[in-house]
Amino acid sequence: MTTPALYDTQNSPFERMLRELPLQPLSVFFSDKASLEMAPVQFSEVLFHGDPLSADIQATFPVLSHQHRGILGSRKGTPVTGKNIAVFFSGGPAAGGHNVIVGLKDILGDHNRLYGVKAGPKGLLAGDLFEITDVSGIRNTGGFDFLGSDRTKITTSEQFEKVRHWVSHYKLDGIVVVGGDDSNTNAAFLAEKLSDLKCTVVGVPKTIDGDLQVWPWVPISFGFDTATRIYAELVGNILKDTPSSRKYWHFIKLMGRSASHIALEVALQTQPTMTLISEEIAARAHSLDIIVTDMAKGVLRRAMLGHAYGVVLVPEGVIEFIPDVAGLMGELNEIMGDSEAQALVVGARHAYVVGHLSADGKQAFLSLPEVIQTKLLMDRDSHGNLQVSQIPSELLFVESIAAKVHVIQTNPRAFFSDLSEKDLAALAKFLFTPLTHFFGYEGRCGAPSRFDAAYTYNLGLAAGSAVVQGLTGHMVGITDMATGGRAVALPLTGLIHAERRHGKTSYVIKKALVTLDSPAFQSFAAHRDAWALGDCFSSPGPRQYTGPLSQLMPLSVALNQGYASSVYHLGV
Ligand code: FBP
Repeated sequence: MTTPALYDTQNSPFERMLRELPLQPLSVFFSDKASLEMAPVQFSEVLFHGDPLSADIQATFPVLSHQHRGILGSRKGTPVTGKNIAVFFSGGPAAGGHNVIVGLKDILGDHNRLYGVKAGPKGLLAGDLFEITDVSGIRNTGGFDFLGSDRTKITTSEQFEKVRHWVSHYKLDGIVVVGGDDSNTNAAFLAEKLSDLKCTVVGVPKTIDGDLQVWPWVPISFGFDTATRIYAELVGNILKDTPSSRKYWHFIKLMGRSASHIALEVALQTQPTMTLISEEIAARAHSLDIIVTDMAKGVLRRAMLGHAYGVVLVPEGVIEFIPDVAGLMGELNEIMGDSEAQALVVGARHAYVVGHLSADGKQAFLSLPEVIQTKLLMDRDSHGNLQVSQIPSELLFVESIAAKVHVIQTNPRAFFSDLSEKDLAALAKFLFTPLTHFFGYEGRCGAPSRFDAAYTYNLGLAAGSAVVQGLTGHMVGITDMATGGRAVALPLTGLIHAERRHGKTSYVIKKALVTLDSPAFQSFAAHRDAWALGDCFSSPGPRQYTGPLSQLMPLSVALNQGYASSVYHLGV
């Protein structure tokens, strides 16, 4: 490594060090290992035959629906020349996106043209493309700032016509879509609509939320590792502060729109006092009151032990999983989906919505804190998703727990048996002092961890190989992450199902939620009682770029994949 200059107007010493870190391709991408020459692999070895597609999916994707085989990239391909390939980012940023582009550029080489699409799908509709010639400046860097991103859903025939126009204009042979579940849904529709133009479309699994997984072929989406390491570092720091100052209960909302993978991973890494897992709340059908009573009792049990402090992790999307709120959300989505509601300014929606809710829905809505009511009336994104990052669900718990703590303190024997005089005295003098945090945006664009850097580079190599081979409507992945890695391609139609969005049925990729029988959840469930009472806090510290700790993958991935350790091994 070169010695860092004292000051550089462009880059920090850290960023310059990152660019020099090596990126290792899986061995299959070398056409000649001695000269380190690379060439696209051929996806030809059938891994599995997927289930037959339902009639409605077949009707939605008449061209793609014959594809139901997962394929392994195992055969060395021959170099390809003269292809024009475009790449765009879609949805929220995730660390490692730039390395996907580096991988694409490396595998396409100088004899093919790589175009970057500016500002995501919106840029594709506007034909805002430029040729990517030099990727040295973005190697191993975080963010999506090289191209930008957005969340436009490509769905109307006018939009498809625009894309077809630019495909012909730029003579595109292929498009690589780097995105999450909704963006890969876009990729499937694009693949279908561009098939007659012989323009292939390949997806790359991105999202910090970790909810784009296909076991065991796509163990995780990229960006999850970096984001959870950043959040775990921050949570770990708070877990050092709270037993030091001994007076605060920290409620930390962690990003992750629907699934609780992020909260689960951060809990496994840090061992906090309490962690809510949305999928468990939904499965146990616990009402908000039951959850809040349990949590308030947990707070007070610690008070009796002399611990007036603790840390609670709250998944961003929890509100949609609480059964009594979930019914309300369903009603709200239907009401907000109608054009009359959408035409109203946000301030006028409250009365309209209250007037259209059922009696139960109305009661549930009006019992929520006002700030949450207002946020529930915001526009959904173009994919019909509620923007849960804007909803302060941690406040819902803080307010409800504060009220419940008060109720229990006034009549403790109604909630606890066998209270001693000492316990009663501790309960009487306990003052619940909550603080709230939201760790979200600060985790999406950090420099990629070594794991994400290696993973995304190889995803780029795989996507470039698939797209020039002529595979279309597939998402690439890397499997066997502990033993060198293998590149796979999965048909997108096999991941799509029908779902109610924004008041209507949509065909979208099914989110991979936390499952309660998964080894990661089971491991959390086996330890959480001990974590609730004893201070078992663990502080993982900042992510590492050299040394043995730089070789770790997410714990939940290692557990769920059944790896013997959480050390990853990708590339040669
Ligand atoms: P993707 O699924 O597009 O990767 O986005 C995930 C996410 O980071 C969620 O965790 C969060 O709810 C959302 O994006 C926030 O979106 P926005 O950037 O539009 O505020």
